[in-house]
Amino acid sequence: MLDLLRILKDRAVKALHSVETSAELAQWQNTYLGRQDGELTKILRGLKDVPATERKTIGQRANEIKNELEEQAELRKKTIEERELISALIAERIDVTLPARTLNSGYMHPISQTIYEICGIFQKLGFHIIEGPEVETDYYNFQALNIPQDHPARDMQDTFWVEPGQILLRTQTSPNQIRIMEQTKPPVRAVVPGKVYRNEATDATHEAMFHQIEGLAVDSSTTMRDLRGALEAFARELFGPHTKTRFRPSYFPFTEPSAEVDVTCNVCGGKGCRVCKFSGWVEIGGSGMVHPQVLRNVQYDPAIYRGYAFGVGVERIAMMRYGINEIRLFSQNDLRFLRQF
Ligand code: 2NM
Repeated sequence: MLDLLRILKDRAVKALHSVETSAELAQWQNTYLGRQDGELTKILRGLKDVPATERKTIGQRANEIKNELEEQAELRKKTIEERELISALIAERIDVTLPARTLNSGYMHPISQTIYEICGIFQKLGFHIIEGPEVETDYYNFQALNIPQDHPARDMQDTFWVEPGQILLRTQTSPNQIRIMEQTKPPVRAVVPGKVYRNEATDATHEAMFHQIEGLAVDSSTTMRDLRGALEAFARELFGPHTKTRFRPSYFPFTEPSAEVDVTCNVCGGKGCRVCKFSGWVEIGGSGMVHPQVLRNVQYDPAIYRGYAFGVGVERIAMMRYGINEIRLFSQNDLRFLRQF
């Protein structure tokens, strides 16, 4: 029986050496030291058949072996746990020196950037910023602005009609200036940025949808000099202090007199280049003194009040500032283009 114990011990120790994981160790413990049918328990069951004189010695030896095996198992357990901890640490290792993942935060479209910048300048000049609907009535888009029934701008060519003759996509943002004047007494100073629509053929400098910022100032002593002063201040602020402004006589049904507004080309500094068609000047918009009929339409007395108004094209300004020669790039959503701004 002592031999059996010795053989068992040798087998158990040998087996323990090839135990590599916690699961295998539990299995080993079950096989050799398990209370129910562990190998040692099995041998000790035969103890009742052993003569009483030998029983004590064998019992002691069995206990010693049990303790030794348990001790060795404990050592093995420590080794395994250490190894398992290390491999877990390696597997879950985080390289804190790696550069952080880039955040894909959005940013403003170049047209929006330009609108914000232009509106910011007019805000500093004392203008309110207001917005309004893109779908308008014939009254606000045309009639109130003194655009008569037979004016060419009313031609189906130029206007996207929703309900022919009644509802349309606004061709300018001025309907909202009519609304402010209807709703408030002078002095009034406001700019209206937004999308406008023209039913026209598309090319490198024209699109059916584009952006405008229109401005309006009405007071009892507003003059055309105020208009020039405001637009010159605006142009210098936007394009730099050396920028010059030029007014050319023009015609709009809603202003009298009317003028086109040019600024010195800020691509070539006025020397002449492709952007300014070698003239040194770039047209940024139109302007004029609000027509007396428009004032009457909003119940302002033209004998007391006068006002100036202007409209600038946002795409045109953005194209000059960023050196872009194709207006359609703004609305094509090509990230290769947009990521440059
Ligand atoms: C322009 C050019 C000239 C304009 C006029 C008005 C209003 F409502 F006061 F009559 N708003 N905007 C105006 C004047 C717009 O855009 C090229």
